[in-house]
Amino acid sequence: MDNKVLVTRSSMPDFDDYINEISPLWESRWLTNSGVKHNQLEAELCSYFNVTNTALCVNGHQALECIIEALGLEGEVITTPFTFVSTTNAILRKGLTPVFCDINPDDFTIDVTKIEQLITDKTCAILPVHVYGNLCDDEAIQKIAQKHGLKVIYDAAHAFGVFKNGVSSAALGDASMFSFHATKVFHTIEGGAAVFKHQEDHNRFNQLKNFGMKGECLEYEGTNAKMNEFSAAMGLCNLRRISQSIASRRVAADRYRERLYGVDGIQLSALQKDVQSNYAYFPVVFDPETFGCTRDDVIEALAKQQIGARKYFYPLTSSLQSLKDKPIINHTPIAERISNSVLCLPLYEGLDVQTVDRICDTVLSLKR
Ligand code: T4K
Repeated sequence: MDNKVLVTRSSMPDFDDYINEISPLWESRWLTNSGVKHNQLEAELCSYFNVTNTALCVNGHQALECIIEALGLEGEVITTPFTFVSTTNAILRKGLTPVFCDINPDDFTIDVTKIEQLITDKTCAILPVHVYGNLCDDEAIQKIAQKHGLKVIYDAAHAFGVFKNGVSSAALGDASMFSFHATKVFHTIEGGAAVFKHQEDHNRFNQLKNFGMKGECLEYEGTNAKMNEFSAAMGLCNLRRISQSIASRRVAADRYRERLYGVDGIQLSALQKDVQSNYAYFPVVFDPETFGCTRDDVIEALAKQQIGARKYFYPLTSSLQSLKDKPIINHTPIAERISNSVLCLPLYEGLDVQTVDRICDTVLSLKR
C-alpha cells in the first residue's frame, strides 16, 4: 500500500452487501434493459429526491445529451464555461450553440445578473451548473426563464444529496442531470440520472435512451444509454449508506475549513445559506499576490508529498478547440480568474483528519 493521497477515492459499500445485492442476477440472468435492480433504484431515488420522474442512465454525460433531445431544444443555450467539458460538449453535440455567462466569485455558480443581457431571439434554454455541489440561484433563474419562455436544465453532476430548505437539488428547473461516476459522492460505478418536472419529457427520455423505440414503433433516432443491473445494484448499496458517507466527508471538509479559513491569499468556497451541502469537493482559490505563490506552485509542492490535488476546472470549456474560429459569446473574466487560481484538495469518504492536517501543513508552509 503506497502513501499516495489522490483528489478523491471511490466510496465502497460493504463487500458482502454488494454480493447479496447481485447474487439474484445469477438466477434470473436478467442483466440489463430495465431490470429489477434498475427499477428498484429508480423508485428509491424518486423517494430520496422526493420527485416523481427519475430515469437512470448509463452515465451523466449521456443523460445530459438525452435531456437536451427530450426537451426538443434548438438554438442558443446560456451556460457557464467553469465546468467539466462534458457540459459544453453535450450542448455542441446536440447541435446547439453555447453562450457563455460569467460566474459568481464566491460560490462559482452562474452570475444571474448577467444572464438577461445574453438572451436573444435564438435562446431556448439556460443550462447552469451546481458546481462543486454549490446550488445556483434557482429562484432568480426561474424568474428569468419564465419571463422569456426558456427551459432550465441543471447540470447537477456534483449536487447529489444537496438540499435547500429541505428541497432536493433534483426538484429544480425543467430537468436535472446527475452523474453517478465512481468519483462522485453517490455512484453506480458508471452511471447517471435525469429528473424531469414533466412526465412527457420523462417518457421521451426513456424512449431516447432505448434506441427511440416505442414497442414496434421506431419513433426517434435514439441511442443506447441504459444502466445495467450491476451498476444499479451498486447504487442500491451506496444509497443505503449515503448519509454516513456525506457525514464522513463533512468531518474532513470542516477540518480543512478550520485550518485554511482566514489565511491571507486563500479563498474558500462560500457557505450557502439554507443549503445542506454534500461536501463533494474542497476548492481553494489562491491569490498569488497575497499568498506569495501560485496555484501551480501549490500543486507541485503537494505532488512532492504524493498528494494529488486537481485543477477542477482548468481550462475553461470555452477554450474548446472546435470553438476557436466561431463567433462565440464568451466574456467571462471571473471564470477565467478562478480557473487560473483554483485547486481542489483531496476529499472523500474516510479521509482522516491527520491526512487533512498533512495537506494543510504543506499548503501553509508555502505562504510568504
Ligand atoms: N458535468 C460535470 C460538472 C461533471 O463534473 C461531470 C463529470 C459530468 C458532467 C459528466 O458526468 P459522467 O458522464 O462522468 O457521469 C472525473 C470523472 O471521470 C468525471 O465523471 C467527473 N465529472 C470529473 C470532474 O472528474 P477525471 O479525468 O478527473 O478522473 P480521473 O480518472 O483522473 O479520477 C480522479 C481521481 O478519482 C483519481 O485520481 C482517483 C479517483 N478514482 C478514479 C476512478 C476512475 C477512484 O477512486 N476510482 C475510480 O474508479 O474525471
